Amino acid sequence: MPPKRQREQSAPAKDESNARTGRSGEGQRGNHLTTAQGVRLPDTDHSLKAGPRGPSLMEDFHLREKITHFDHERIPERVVHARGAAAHGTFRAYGNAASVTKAGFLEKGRETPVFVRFSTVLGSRGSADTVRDVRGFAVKFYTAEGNFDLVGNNMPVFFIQDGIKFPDVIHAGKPHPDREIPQAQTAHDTFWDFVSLHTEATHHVMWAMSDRGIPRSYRTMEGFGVHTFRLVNAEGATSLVKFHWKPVAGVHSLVWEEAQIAAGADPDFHRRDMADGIDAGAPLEYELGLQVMPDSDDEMFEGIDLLDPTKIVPEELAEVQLVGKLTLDRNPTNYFAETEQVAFHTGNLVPGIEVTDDPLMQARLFSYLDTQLTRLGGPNFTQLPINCPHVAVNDNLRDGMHQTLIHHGQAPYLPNSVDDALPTATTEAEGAYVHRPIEVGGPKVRANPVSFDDHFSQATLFWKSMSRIEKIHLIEAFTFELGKCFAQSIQERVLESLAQVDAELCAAVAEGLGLAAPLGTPAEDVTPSSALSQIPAGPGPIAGRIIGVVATSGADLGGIGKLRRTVEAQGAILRVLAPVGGTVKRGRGQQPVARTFLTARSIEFDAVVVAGGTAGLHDIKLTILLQEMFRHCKVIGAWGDGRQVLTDAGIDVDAPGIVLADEVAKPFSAELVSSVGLHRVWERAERVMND
Ligand code: HDE
Repeated sequence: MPPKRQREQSAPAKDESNARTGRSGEGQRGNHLTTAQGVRLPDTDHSLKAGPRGPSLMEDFHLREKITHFDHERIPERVVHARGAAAHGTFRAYGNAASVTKAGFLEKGRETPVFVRFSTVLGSRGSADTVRDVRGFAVKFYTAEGNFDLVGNNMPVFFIQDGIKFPDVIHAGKPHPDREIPQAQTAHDTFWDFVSLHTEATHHVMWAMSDRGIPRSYRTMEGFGVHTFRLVNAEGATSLVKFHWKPVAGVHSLVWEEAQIAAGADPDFHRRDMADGIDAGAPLEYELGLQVMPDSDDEMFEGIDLLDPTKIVPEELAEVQLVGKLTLDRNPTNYFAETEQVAFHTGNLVPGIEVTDDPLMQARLFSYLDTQLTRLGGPNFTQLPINCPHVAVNDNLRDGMHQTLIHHGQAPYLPNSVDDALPTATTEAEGAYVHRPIEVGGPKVRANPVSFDDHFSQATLFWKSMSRIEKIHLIEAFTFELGKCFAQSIQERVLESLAQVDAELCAAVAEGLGLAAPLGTPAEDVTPSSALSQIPAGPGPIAGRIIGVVATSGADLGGIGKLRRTVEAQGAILRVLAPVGGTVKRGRGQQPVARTFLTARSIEFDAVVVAGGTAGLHDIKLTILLQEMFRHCKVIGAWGDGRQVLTDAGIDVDAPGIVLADEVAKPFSAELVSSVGLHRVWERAERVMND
């Protein structure tokens, strides 16, 4: 099958959600250019003037309308999570969650449409995808009981315990207010000032400095609801639950140098990867998991305060039970209408799912609706097609900016005796959302419970759960970020925190900064959790991964064809890389060129293989690409005399992760596929570091 051509834009598709607005909602109707009032136009390139050289006339309604509308094309970007990309899909429930929740979308076999937006937190809308940051993982389920939003991140904890500090942590992380630099990153004084003065951030900082802060793709990210939720089953029994998204493709990351190259070479790296993967027929897939803990008066579990969002529950203590599968298989039709205008809200809940008193969650319940009033220009943004529930809405909310509905009747209040007493309130049995009558009480105080005081033991748990290479990456990330700080007092204060996490970590970072390592008293009775490490135990699926094949005209096209069939059968994408564009040819065969040496960069490939029949091929850009692949511990291969291209580029073909063969046969393809499934050749890491 010929490869699908990678496109910059998806083809226009009719958006089914438009039908739900109550009008046609279509952006374009008819083939004639018109004004917004529907008046047909003869010309849109020349303004109406007094003579060909004369002044423009006020009378030109088309000029004024066109410019005025353009002037107002932008809306405020999100104050956080401004840069994002999204996809449509479906959630299918396995049906095993009924013992904990009555939520209808989790009933066996239910299929629920979803829209998912991934984002970075700190950068502006035009910033780069691959910066070191937390990623948002926001899911809108259009359920048969109304919309449910699971507004999560790719890390299971947060920097602060109380939402009242959110403006502070964000002010600290955003660019400095005087010069508005640096963009989209935490490697600067104010961020480290904040987190060293609010040591509750230490655990989340460990996650952010780990490989989780630079994901390979959205496809290879875990997601977490972070807070503990209270689920309610059909009998009214409650449990305390944490939500997880487990990527079918496994959890993989970039290495730091790749992230930096991508930020310049392809700032759209993650959104392009997602859109291209979907276009190529490789949907993004995740399983929804629940960690279920018993509900209790103190909301503690195994000594962990479930209301503290800086704490995880290790999977060894509460297994993640998989309850359904999310498949993202449709790109948005219009970025602005969908990805930009989608409005998530932690308060969008359905019967069977409730929140807890986690003070971070409580602030969020206020914030999302509030920020959207400004961002989307008033209270009627739920009428936008992307935000519209897929069920009947009858809400008695009226008027306001950008009202697009024509409500009928005279009595938008209840009870009424004018509009036939409609709409009617419903009972819980009829599907109404009824809050559990949980007791609340206590003195009014601005204080945390004592159980929130432990700021370090889970940071130690995280460190101890990392493999050696992940620990090295953590040390490098801390040393890099702190090395970008100007104030030595801030660097020293962070080292004080790290000393409470682990002496080896603290000493290594201190050495890199040229500072003395302070002593600390890290927790000792910590049991590592293997689920926290992202090094795969065995090869995972390769769907959506990208394999480059270096070829010239005259290369073994039969071999390329065989390899293409093998990898595409597994959902991976094969891209031919050649000195110039067009096609590579041999005899009557040909293969389309996807990237030239000028347009390619190593970052986009999970593996690169040099085809046989290319001996003598030499190009400095190809050499750089292969050397980057080698340094980033990625799989490299060659068949036939393609091997010579590798040695000419200075690649040690005896190093781990170099797959060689005389021709493309089963063992070669199989080794290549399983090596890509392992993501990186970490056995090469020590070697690369010592070079
Ligand atoms: Fe958000 N967050 N957040 N947040 N958040 C927003 O809502 C906020 C927090 C998250 O793709 C804003 O519509 C507060 C945790 C995602 O549209 C805003 C606090 C988690 C997105 C807001 C938090 C998140 C947002 C900005 C502390 C992970 C992007 C624009 C109490 C569990 C959603 C908007 C999208 C967006 C407030 C903390 C996830 C300002 C006050 C913890 C994925 O309302």
